[in-house]
Amino acid sequence: MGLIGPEEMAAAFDTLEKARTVVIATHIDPDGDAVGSALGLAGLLSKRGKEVAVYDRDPVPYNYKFLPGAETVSDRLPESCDLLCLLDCSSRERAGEKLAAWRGAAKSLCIDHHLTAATEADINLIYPEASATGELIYELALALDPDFGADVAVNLYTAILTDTGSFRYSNASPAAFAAAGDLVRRGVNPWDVTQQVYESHPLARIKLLALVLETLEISPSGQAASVTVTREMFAATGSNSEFTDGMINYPRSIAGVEVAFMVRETGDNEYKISFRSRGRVNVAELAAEYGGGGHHNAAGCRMRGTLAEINRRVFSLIEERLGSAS
Ligand SMILES: [Mn+2]
Repeated sequence: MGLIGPEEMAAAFDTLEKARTVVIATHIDPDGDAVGSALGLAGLLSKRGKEVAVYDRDPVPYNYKFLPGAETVSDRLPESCDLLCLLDCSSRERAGEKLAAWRGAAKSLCIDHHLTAATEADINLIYPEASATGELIYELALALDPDFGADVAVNLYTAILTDTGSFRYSNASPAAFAAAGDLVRRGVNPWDVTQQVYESHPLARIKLLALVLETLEISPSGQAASVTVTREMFAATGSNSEFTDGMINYPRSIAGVEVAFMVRETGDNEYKISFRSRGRVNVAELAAEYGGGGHHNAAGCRMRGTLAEINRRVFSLIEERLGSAS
């Protein structure tokens, strides 16, 4: 009894069973759910004798390099394969231009839990109720190989752990806890995973955090707050965008703040905006207005303009939404 209905499960199972060569791809700037889901599925399929390649445009972030199979993730695509599995995103664009342009797969299967998901693939398993894509792969795992072991388990546990904010967010459902419990029973050591994911930061990250917190701005209402990351800060601390993971939680953690956002400089007058909501505002809708997407409480998009313009624009967007949401 899971989220994936019997017909969808049968279709996915059949498609996976028939494929001999599989490419598993996930979104750019991969997070714990992206990497954990991809490697979890890769582990299951390799054991069933498939030839599997895991594709990501970007390298595995330092705190997920401990995951079994992480060294196999690459930005190379084979000429062709029987099946492309797109995980934790639903459009090939989210996986980067190279994958979007690639026509090597005979068939495609998408597994995702984003609210704003598209249905571009031949088979789409899209369940926004799922805490993480990892929870959906867990359901598949029970069907594909009920005795799957600790290597797959640690990947799926990390996927669910990170997407639920360590089981603190509203998506920490009974199913997420149940899956995690079963994964621990299969050999996952929660403290080991915690240390790898949350307590193995390079010193540069903490130096960057100090600079980022200096940029904290809060709206007159006290309900919106922002932090900014510039390329200059990366250069000054010897860090890069993967070091910013989780920093947006600081402005949201302020009492009274409903929506927080982080503006990260990606190029000349080019910025990536990440949003976090406490729940009153659906930030996936907000991000979608600018061509982005995500979940009710966590979303992102890209914008062009000067930093000051973007800050003003986003603050007023949020204040507007807060006005209509209250
Ligand atoms: Mn996810």
